[in-house]
Amino acid sequence: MRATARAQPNIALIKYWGKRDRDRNLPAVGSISLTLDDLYTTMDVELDGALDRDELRVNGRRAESMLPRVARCLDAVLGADRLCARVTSESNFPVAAGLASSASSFAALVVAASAAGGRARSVGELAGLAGRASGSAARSLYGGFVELRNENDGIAVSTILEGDAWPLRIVAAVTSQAPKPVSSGEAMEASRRTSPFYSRWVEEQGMDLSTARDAIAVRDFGKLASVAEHNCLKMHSVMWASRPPVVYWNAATLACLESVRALQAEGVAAFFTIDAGPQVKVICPPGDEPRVVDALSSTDGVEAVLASGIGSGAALVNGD
Ligand code: 2P0
Repeated sequence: MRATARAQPNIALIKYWGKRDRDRNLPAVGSISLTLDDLYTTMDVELDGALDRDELRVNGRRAESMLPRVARCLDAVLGADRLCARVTSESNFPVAAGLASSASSFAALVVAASAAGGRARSVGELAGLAGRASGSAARSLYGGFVELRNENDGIAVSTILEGDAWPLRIVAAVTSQAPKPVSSGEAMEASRRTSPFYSRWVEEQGMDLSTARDAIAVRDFGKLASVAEHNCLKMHSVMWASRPPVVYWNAATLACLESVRALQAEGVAAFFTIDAGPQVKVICPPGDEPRVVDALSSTDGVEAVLASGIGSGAALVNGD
């Protein structure tokens, strides 16, 4: 009745932005991501007949505001007639800092909850359940380079290249640890309803996915860099043109972009991507990592720099 699972966040190279079904939280577009390895969330779920309500602790503190979303996910995994649960989550990186903590949290939660409830489920089924809680979480069930496709009435997620086949590094520059002003779910909805660029974003996604898939298959760094930066800036352009506008960047975000451009001009292999927050993630081969870390660390406004390799999908740590 108790199990612990661990999952890593993932960083999208071709982004998920927009939903085709809000009730079932199905994405409007496919996406491609890298699962990280050095950052992770450990989730412990204990089903206990003595409890009369669910309990959630995140990094040692009660987290009432996140409880309804966690409870809905537990209902989806175990059925609404389940026992109440004591859920404990620990992340070794700042949560709510734009480092995809909801992806690692819900990926670990579905794995731990299924095991605690004695349910045997395929990784595909677990990805579907994680995706209902948080679209990007479906990708953290898989390791390496991961593609999420829209398929029929749901999603299909798979590893398209193992991480050790192309061991790139991910360097994240944290520019603010303040909670985001608008949740990504709300911002996606504002984009869908009001951005003049939204329909074009959805239309072009297949082309970007195909370019990225081809680049990954032959490990063409320049081609992947070009399409990933384009896809990221296009997603932010959709948000900037929404009414009211959604701008997650700060001055340091833009300063990091300039640092990456300066590195590229010096011949360093590196490209940036930015999610629903002000942090900048830079992807590079291992040999270029020291230059990237130095450049980001000395960029004005950068509070911390975290580096990670590519890791594996969510897994059970133990269970009974
Ligand atoms: C991504 N993001 O592909 C994109 C890029 C943010 C920008 O997936 O509403 O927290 O829970 O399904 O998964 C963040 O969105 O959204 C996200 P919900 P989620 O990584």
